[in-house]
Amino acid sequence: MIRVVLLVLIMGAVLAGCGVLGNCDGSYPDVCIPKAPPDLDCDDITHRNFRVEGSDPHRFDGDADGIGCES
Ligand SMILES: [Ca+2]
Repeated sequence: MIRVVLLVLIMGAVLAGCGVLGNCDGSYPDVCIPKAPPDLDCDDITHRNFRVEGSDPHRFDGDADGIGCES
């Protein structure tokens, strides 16, 4: 029984880390960036050169090539 509880806790932590749970915006599947609002700029986050898909609510990918906050 205790093993089942531990497994559930571990799976929850893994899912949270992947951004499946929590407040991570799905437009940025490789990183966990909070959903807008507030609208964030690249200066507000530490991530660079990450994948951008879909609506890009923070407009990190200004040139629309699918890569956000290019450096
Ligand atoms: Ca770009």
